[in-house]
Order: sequence, then structure tokens, then C-alpha cells
Amino acid sequence: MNEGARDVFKQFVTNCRLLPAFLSDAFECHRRFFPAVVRYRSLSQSGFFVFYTPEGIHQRMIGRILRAMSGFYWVETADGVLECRLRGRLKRIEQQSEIAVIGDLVEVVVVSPGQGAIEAVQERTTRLSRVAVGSRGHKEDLIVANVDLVIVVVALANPEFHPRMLDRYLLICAHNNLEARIVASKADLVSADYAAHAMAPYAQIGYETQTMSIHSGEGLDVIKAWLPGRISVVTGKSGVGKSSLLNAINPALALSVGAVSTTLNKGRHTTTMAQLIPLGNGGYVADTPGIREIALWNIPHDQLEYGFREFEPYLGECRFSDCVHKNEPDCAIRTAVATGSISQVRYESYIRLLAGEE
Ligand SMILES: Nc1nc2c(ncn2[C@@H]2O[C@H](COP(=O)(O)OP(=O)(O)OP(=O)(O)O)[C@@H](O)[C@H]2O)c(=O)[nH]1
Ligand SMILES: [Mg+2]
Ligand SMILES: [Zn+2]
Repeated sequence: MNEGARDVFKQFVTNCRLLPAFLSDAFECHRRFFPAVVRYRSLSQSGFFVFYTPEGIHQRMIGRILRAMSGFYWVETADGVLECRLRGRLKRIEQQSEIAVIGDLVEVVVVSPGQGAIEAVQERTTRLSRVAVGSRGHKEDLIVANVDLVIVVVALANPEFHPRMLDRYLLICAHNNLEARIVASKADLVSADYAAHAMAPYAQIGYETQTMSIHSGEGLDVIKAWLPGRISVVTGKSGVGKSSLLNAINPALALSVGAVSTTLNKGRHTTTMAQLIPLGNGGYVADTPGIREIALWNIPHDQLEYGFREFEPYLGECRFSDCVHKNEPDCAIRTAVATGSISQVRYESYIRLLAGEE
């Protein structure tokens, strides 16, 4: 499309977005008389236009990236899923940061049947990424864009429950300003008492927690009700049952599920690539591989305390303003731990993260 035509097109798109829905519908009915508009579905999310230019027909659509691999992007549009590549100009930005990731809303142009080019990436509302804000010399490792909810799955057994790992995930969510809910999976392998005991410190500090089992069906309805109308990411260590959970909620997904490696009790990364799955109820869910490199991820020490929400009432109460709550005198956090207001387990997690321990 030449520059002149592009400007006219942009103006046209802008004008169309301002139109009330009924007008778009009217256009649809009378498209014979308005050859520029072929179809328009939703004012906010998706829609598409056919615009006549001297070179022919160009469709510009808004779509959502469902999958990304080796420079290819699978974009869900009003007209099906297109396999897309980035326009050259975007590729140059890509080298500095991830320009397009799953969850992104993008503007695409059809280049041939089933294939398109990503022209622009819309601004993200939120992001789930591994690299701390403010850390230098790192390319931001963005996992999913426009996330509304992170479902952190921890197994109550097989692999053994480790609060440390859960705390790391919660820290990442807090650092990305994302709501996190905790699913304690494989409840069929432990007693109800054990499950309640494991989750108690998290429930106490206001996290929504849910025990779940794909065998007994416990918790599935509750988790299913979290999903409509938002983008959720299911995350957690390999082998905890993330893909199993999604299959149990929606068997049509048929995600591959693997046995937990018995030698290492670590899982073996059955899911190798994050993908966003449209659920058909306005909701999307991303199944992610267990984050293997999570140990490498680090955030600055002075920001660590903000990832522990129960510390918040005490921050600023310590004698030293730069207190790291380790062995400084008159530390409000340590006092709160001693009096039982802050859980010992969580405090230990904090100390280990502070020490950079794996
Ligand atoms: N007993 C029991 N086993 C479960 C449950 N959920 C999952 N599993 C088993 O746990 C193993 C791992 O499940 P997956 O769903 O592949 O785990 P994942 O978290 O997706 O693992 P990655 O894709 O490697 O990150 C499989 O053998 C499942 O059958 C559960 O509720 N109870
Ligand atoms: Mg999986
Ligand atoms: Zn302190």
C-alpha cells in the first residue's frame, strides 16, 4: 500500500472505531453501497476491513498472538488463525526487546491466504516477564503479554511441595503487578490436613488458594470459573500438572501430559513452548512450560521486600531505612516474625532469595 493510501486507510479505521455498533451493522447490510467496509465485528477487540487501493485489496485486522516460534506468529483474527511474520521495521526493534509475544494484540495485513504480516503491536496492559525492572544488560524475557491472572500451580506431592518455589513465582507476579492465585494440585496424594497446612500461610496473607485433583475432580469447577473473559497464565514447576489441569477443565484441549521423572523427581518438561488457548468464552489461557531457569532470575535486593505482601505494613518501621531485615537491630520485620505475625516459612524464603540461594 502506498503512503497516501495508508493515511487514508488509517483515517478510515479511526473513523470507523468511533462509530456505534449499530452503524457498523448497517454498513454490513449495505456493503454493496459501501464497498470499503466488508465486515466489522467488535468495536474494541476485533474487526476487519477490506479497503480498495490502486494495488488491490488489503485486509487489516486486529488479532491476538496465540503462539510464537522462530520468527513465526500464529495470530487469531475474526477470520481464523493466520501465520504471520513481523514487518521489517518491527524486526529491527525486536533485537532490543521482545516486540511481539503471545497475548499481544496486533494489527495484521493478509499477504496470502492464511498468511499475514504484523504491522503493529498494540500497547500492553500488563506483562509477565522474568527479568526485573531496572536490571541492566538483560533483554527482557517476556513470557506473556496482557495477562489478567496468573495461576501458580504447586503439587502437594510428586514432586514434593516446596514453599520456596511457590514464593519465587509469587514474587515474580508481585513484581509484574499481576494477580496470582494458587492451585495446590494432586490433592489425592495427600491428606486434607496436609493440604490445608501447606496452603495456610498463603491463605492467611490473602492469596486465593484452591486444592485440586484431576482424579477426584476436587477444585476443578472453582478453577474453571476463574477463566472466562480474561487472559490467565498457568505456571509452575515442570510435572506439577498444569497441562493435566487444563485438560481436566476442557478435554477438547488434549494437551500432552508427561510422567514425572522418578529419578530426579523434577519433571521433564512435557510442555516445551508457551501457547495461548482461546476458550471460546472470552477467556484465554496460556499453558507454559515449567520455568526451568527460574533460579537464574533475580530482582534487586532492595525490591525483594515488595514481593512479600505481608511485609508491607512493617516496611519503613525498621530502625535503619536501608534495613534488609536480616540481622539489623530493631527490625520490624524480624519482630513480626518473632511474634508470629509473619510466617517463619515465608521469612526464610525471603532470606534465601536475599542470599541469592537456589
Ligand atoms: N495423582 C495425581 N497426578 C496428577 C494430577 N495432575 C497431574 N498429575 C500427573 O502429573 C504428571 C505431570 O502432569 P503434566 O500435566 O504433564 O505436568 P505439567 O505441569 O504440564 O508439566 P510440564 O509440561 O513439564 O511443565 C502426569 O503424570 C499427570 O498424570 C493429580 O491431580 N493427581
Ligand atoms: Mg505441561
Ligand atoms: Zn528490617
